Amino acid sequence: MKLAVLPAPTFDQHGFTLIELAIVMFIVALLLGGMLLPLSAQQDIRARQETERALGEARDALLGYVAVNVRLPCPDTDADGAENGSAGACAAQEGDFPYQTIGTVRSDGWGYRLRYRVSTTFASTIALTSVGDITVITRGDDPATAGTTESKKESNLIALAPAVVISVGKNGYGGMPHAGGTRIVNPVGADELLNSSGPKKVSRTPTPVKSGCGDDEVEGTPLCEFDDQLVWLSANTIFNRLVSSGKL
Ligand SMILES: [Ca+2]
Ligand SMILES: [Ca+2]
Ligand SMILES: [Ca+2]
Repeated sequence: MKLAVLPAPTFDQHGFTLIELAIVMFIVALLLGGMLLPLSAQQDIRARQETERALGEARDALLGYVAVNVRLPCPDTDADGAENGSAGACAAQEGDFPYQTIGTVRSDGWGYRLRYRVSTTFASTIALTSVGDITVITRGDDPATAGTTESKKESNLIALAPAVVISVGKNGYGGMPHAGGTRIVNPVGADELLNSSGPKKVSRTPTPVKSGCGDDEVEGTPLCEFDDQLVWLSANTIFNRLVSSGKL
């Protein structure tokens, strides 16, 4: 039996030159860079969507609570998830969302507990004459002045609202971490501070970190960093729920 003899390998095939290798590595680096950037952006989008879901769930749970108790719960002021106070006698109008009392979601998509403010009249037994005291504003161009570069004109999204639920957003300012512990301090913007306390709340397009940001209300300085997300209840939604459940 005769064995086939393979032709001897030739050596005129050469590998990559250094220049070719450099080009390939350059392209790979470009591709990786192009993939990694959207990845972190995708994570942010997912967290924002998760936050929207959490806020929607909190809003639905509040409406369910109202239908049973004919009042809204008090905020949680000691980070145990349970409301502090009782009907008509809340320890404070603003605090963390009382997720234990309501039996629902604790945190937003960024891992911070939801915040919550309630109007005193709606934390007492609700009547058709109950009026809330929370205003939610947004900011944008002032149509009365030339140009559209101004961004600080206030307009109301809702006034006299009974309650608002807030996610402190990615920066976490004013927020309590999911597991509890130390609240994150808010070092900058006026709008983020409004969302930490008081009856005036802000819901606007997120603004990235800006150097030289000043007051969010005065033209001439950039808007400060802002990434909060909000949902609110209107009195009519609550009245409708109470009337249809036969409680009003
Ligand atoms: Ca509590
Ligand atoms: Ca204008
Ligand atoms: Ca924030």
